Amino acid sequence: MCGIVGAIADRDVVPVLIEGLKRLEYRGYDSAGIAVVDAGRVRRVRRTGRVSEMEAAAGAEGFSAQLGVGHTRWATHGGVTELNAHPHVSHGVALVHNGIIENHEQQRARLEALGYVFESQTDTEVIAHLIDLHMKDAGDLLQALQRAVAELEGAYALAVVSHAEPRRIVCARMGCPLLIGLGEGENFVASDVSAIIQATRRVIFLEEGDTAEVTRAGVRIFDQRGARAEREEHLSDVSLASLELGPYRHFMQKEIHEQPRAIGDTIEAVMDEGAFGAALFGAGAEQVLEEVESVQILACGTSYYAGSVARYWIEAIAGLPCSVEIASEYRYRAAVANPKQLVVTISQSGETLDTMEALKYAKALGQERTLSICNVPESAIPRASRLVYYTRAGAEIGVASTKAFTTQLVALFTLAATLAKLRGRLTAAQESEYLDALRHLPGSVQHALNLEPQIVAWADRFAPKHNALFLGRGVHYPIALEGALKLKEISYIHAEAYPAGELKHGPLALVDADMPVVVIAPNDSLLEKVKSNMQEVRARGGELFVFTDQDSNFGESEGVHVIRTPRHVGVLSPIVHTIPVQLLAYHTALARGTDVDKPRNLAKSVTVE
Ligand code: HGA
Repeated sequence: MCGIVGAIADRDVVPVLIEGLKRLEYRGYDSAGIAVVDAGRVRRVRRTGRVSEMEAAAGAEGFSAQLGVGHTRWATHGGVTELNAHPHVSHGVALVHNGIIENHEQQRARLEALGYVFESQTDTEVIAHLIDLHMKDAGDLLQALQRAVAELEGAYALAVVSHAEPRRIVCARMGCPLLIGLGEGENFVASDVSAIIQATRRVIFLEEGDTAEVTRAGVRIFDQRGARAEREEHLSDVSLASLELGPYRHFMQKEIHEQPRAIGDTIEAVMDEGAFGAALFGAGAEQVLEEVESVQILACGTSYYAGSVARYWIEAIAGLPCSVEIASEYRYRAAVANPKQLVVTISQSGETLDTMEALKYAKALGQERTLSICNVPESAIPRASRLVYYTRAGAEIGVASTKAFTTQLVALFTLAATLAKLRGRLTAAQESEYLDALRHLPGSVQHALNLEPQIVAWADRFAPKHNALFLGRGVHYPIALEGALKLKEISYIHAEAYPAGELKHGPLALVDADMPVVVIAPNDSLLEKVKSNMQEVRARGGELFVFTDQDSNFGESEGVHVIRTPRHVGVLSPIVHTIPVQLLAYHTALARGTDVDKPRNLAKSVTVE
């Protein structure tokens, strides 16, 4: 969260900063600001709200310069106000920050005692003053930054400019992502490559503890001990088109409709191989996977629900005990380690802080068998893992995850089948059945997408509601959880999900004519049980909205509305049943007029605690 961009060039960098911030807006959209060094002075413009508001103000004030930094904020410390917006400035030092400074209170007290006056409530402002303080003895911006970060506890990605040094940006990274973009006679820093892709594809990822100096001529990087460091250059394959909206109204809508393609790309390696196998998970995977005794999945939010589906698959198909835990909980409890346990982390961005910290904790407990399921190549979590399976969803910009979720499910299913095969539990007939199911999956997902007009009609009935209940059983229970999460995230309707069998143990008390009850009811072995649970709802006057398969044996009746997905697709059914709940959330949000791609209070990649 929070997006950082910086540029140094012999052209006006203000349009570069603004375009970069627009692309980073998914990381935070509470406020935006830029600071430029122009004719030996720092000029700054900040606005609460969207980048476009700040852009208008910068235009009106005639901002133009060859050096500057910019920021889009997701507030952690201090309200959403202009004074709390970044960049923060101290005596001509201007900086932007992503992260949280944990010892900011001690540093603030110390700096106030030295006469520094604070204008904001942020943790970030202490860094600006600390650098200014160290400028007095170091006399050099890079050294001042290095001394300042040595006194910080917490996480940061920082980009800093100073009126005293108009020919460089200095930056630092610890716990939050930061990369350097290499252009022709111009260079950049950014939280992610989308911010600078219009200028260059050549990037260097900074490592934990690195500091760097970026000038027009080049880059010098230093490791945590202050020694010169060489970091590999990469050529990004992010396409500009994947970052554009195209004919769609929202990125979420685009990303929902991209799922057949995203799933097809994600299974390509399996299809090319024509078999499940350890090699799909990277070099040395056989050794890591073959003696695995159990699986521990760690993730947050939607990724946690993907892990919850995988638990059913891994236990049923591979016969391995599997537990799934919210990363932010796991990292703070005394967990029992087992070196033969496979630790699977799931993160769309690969930079989710809680998931990263949970992974570090698992490793510190001696769990070296680690696998990351991730959508962003070269991001922090895959780099910290022994094995990786990259989902190939393409850039996901809508804050509410859609195609990342379904492609994570595909990757996790591939893992379950592979573990089964390595353990001698997958017959040749089953393997070809599963491969066939995967091959047909993009088509089944497309069929589910074709239900959109029917779902739009339901959404109009959901829009005036304040609450909704989602029910599912077995492997479809996590899909009910995901449906409820999508609805609350983007439409702000309070939604809860329950395993349908749990209804009578409490939540049935909530059911009345005003409470829509969404049921995921595929034509599987639990259908008859789910039908009984639906009767329990109807008997109390609840209105049911049921997603079932083409071939299931029940239909509409009074108070029971039914939409049929294609014929039951077997083991991959949770993936197909995800589509209608995504569409329901999207169209309900549209009907309520919320900001679908940027729901209030949220941001896309959660890089803070
Ligand atoms: N702590 C800083 C930066 C916030 C951030 O990185 N959010 O993801 C602030 O509150 O401004």
